Amino acid sequence: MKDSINNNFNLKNTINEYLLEIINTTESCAISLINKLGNNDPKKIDQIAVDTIRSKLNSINMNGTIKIGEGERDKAPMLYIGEKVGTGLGRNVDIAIDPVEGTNYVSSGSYGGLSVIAITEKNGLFFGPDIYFNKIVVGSNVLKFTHNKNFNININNKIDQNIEIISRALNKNYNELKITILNRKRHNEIINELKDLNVSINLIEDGDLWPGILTSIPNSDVDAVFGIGGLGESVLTACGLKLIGGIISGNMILPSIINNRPKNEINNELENLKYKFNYITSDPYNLYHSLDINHLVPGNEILLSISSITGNKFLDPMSVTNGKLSVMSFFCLKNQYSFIKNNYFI
Ligand code: VTB
Repeated sequence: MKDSINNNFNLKNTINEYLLEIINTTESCAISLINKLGNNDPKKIDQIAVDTIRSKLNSINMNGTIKIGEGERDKAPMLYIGEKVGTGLGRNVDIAIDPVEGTNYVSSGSYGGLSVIAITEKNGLFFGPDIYFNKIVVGSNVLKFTHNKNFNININNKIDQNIEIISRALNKNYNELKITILNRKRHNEIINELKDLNVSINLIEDGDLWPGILTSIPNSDVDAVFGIGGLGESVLTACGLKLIGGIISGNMILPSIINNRPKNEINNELENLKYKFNYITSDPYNLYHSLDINHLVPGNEILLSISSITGNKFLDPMSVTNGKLSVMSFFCLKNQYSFIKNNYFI
């Protein structure tokens, strides 16, 4: 019986038919935090967000597997990598989530907090560990230029090579280029190199997922994103850019290396990962080959929803007027993106 129900759902649902449910899930997550903005309790915020997203996902007719989540099973009680979500009826789908991107922004009540989900067909997302990713991200105009001219944006290029390609592609001088990068000590060297090239640098405290998507949004003031952030955030950025055009190139890096841990800790971390992800090599400084957007998101059917919690330049923060709560979201389907604002009565 269950099989025939499953087959019916399989025939009915394309990934795009999940759009409203996915937007509703990120919006519900945002709404569940309305009384917690600025509460100075990031743990509580994450916990409420994870609870809300999980219960919403579990009400959707799908057979979902979390591919990018809150971490590996032994470290995350819920929404861990490999966790099954959905009613179990309907399509097999892969899911990437960042219930709250920019938890610190939400807990301090400042601009930048978002709730993010992408879904794809089964095996449409990279099965990767919860580690760092050193990347370069550029938008659709650079992609078009590199198609035509055979220039190759690549993390293994020298920085000035990548900057030269971006400058030609966008027809901008170096001093007109705007590069976003997380404000972290580990980026001192690359920030100095970028300064020497005279490009303009926008240092951000958290959340380099959204700026990655902005590389493909006109007048966003983000020409590229450089630097080391979470691999999961990059997979979510890649979902958006695979839909609307863009390039990501990057290498996975162990947290123990980023945190300057002793050799034995680095080796332990590597052994643990090799056991779970058999493609990882025995060289802690070269875990795998470089990954591009099609490695991060091999799927072709993709949906992405990003709902505003505390907002940003393009997304109004949640607001309450006369018992009506407004939430603004950004979503991407193949070749298009859009912004919407929904009202909820509370
Ligand atoms: C990035 C950023 C996230 O973590 O992934 C960053 O996009 C990387 O981790 O918003 P570190 O904070 O350890 O540098 C966040 O800032 C928070 O998840």
